[in-house]
Amino acid sequence: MNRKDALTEVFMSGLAAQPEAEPNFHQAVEGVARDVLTVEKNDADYAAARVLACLAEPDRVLSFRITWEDDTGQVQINRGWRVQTSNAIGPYKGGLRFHPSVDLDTLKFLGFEQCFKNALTGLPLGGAKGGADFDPRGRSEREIMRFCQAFMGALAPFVGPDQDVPAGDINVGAREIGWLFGAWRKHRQSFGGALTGKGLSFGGSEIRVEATGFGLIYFLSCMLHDRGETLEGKRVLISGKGNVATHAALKAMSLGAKVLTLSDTGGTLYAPDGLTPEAVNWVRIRKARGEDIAHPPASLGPRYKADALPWEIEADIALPCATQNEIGSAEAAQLVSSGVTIVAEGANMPLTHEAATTLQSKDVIIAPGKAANAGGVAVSGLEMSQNAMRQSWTPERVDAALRDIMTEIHRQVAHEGRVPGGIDYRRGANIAGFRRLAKAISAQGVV
Ligand code: NDP
Ligand code: 2IT
Repeated sequence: MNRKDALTEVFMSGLAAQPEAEPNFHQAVEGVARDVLTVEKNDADYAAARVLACLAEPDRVLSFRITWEDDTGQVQINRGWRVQTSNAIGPYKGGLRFHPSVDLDTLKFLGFEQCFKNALTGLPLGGAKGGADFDPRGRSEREIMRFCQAFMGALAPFVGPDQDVPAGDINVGAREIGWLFGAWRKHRQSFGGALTGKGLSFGGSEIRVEATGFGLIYFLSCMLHDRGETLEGKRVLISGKGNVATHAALKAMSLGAKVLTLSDTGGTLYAPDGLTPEAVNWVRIRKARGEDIAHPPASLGPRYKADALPWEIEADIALPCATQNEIGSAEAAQLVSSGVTIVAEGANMPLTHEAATTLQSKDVIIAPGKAANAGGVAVSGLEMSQNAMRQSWTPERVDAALRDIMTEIHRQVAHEGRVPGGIDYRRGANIAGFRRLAKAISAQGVV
């Protein structure tokens, strides 16, 4: 065992969380530990402050019951959480996810990753994540609104512009943020930037809806530029059909790429000659209405392959934009056979450790989510600035700022990740994010 692996093993065995109980959290921490423990050890201040151990034990975990009434008048009970991982470099910041799979393990991993992502943006944003095991599928609008109100009823005391600023994530979009904000305003008797992703008429930012998907493509364009290439004519596979997937698809198309797929839990929407913006907009409308995409109108072109994943189709680039661990060893092997040479993560931690190892052994370049999907939280940071200044910036100004932030993230990550023969973006992102956090944590004393 080399020194790096030995350090990682000792560190992981010291975590309070058990790997069987919190597998996603362990996976996320181990992925970072491998790259940053030697950096920590080589700096006396960072080592003394035990920076990574501090980040791997959240500042606070809020866990609460959410009680609400469904349309038949029955009481429904869910569990909600907010994991406030670290506010060392800014107020706690990160999304809310509503999905039956949500548990403490998932939110601890997402809060941990968020700290590094937010550090990479260069903005003053701490790390957090929250959500509930609530399944909005099949629920009416009024039910989802009541759920959002009950959720915020429990969380409002802990949320505020300088305290903790939630945003959206899976199944939490602009509509839900509106309801959550209304509830926060009422509970706190205050108006301020306590959530991001708000509507434009009450403090939201232009481009926030598009930001994660657009930012992903700006990051990808930097990667290609570094290799003397562009997106023009590239065949792109995208998983997911949500906010991140559809905006990445639209931006990639506008830059000349051929987007061959989108997908959901039921199957893959496939267009051999490339999806059109009309087809993507049809998907967005169906998703917003809670309807499936299994039967696209013939005039739009694509067909839906039930139970199929996008990864078996020949292509150049893959953008997993659905959820964590959606690509395991088998899917990674498919990607290699499909000829994919770049995987850029729109989702958070969409690759298992084994999948990443398989891809890297075949020289597939991986852009980790903490760098490649940071555009969403970056524009959230810009929304907070606009709120604090009581300003609204133009779409052009926000888009240009987003592009600059993604370019700067790429520069830092490529710099830290430079290895003989190329760039290890995963390592670069972990180290660049860690350095900023470590400087702040080690400068602030033992708190
Ligand atoms: P949406 O709710 O808009 O879309 C989620 C998509 O992922 C849907 O297509 C959904 O399929 C699919 N999906 C969700 N859970 C699963 C699952 N367990 N298995 C398979 N597919 C699943 O979410 P977003 O687009 O906002 O989020 C997608 C990913 O991007 C997540 O990993 C999120 O953390 C990450 N992300 C989001 C950001 C944002 O600003 N929104 C910022 C950075 C990262 P179906 O419709 O069938 O459920
Ligand atoms: O994973 C993420 O970065 C998000 N869901 C967005 C977080 C935010 O605060 O905008």
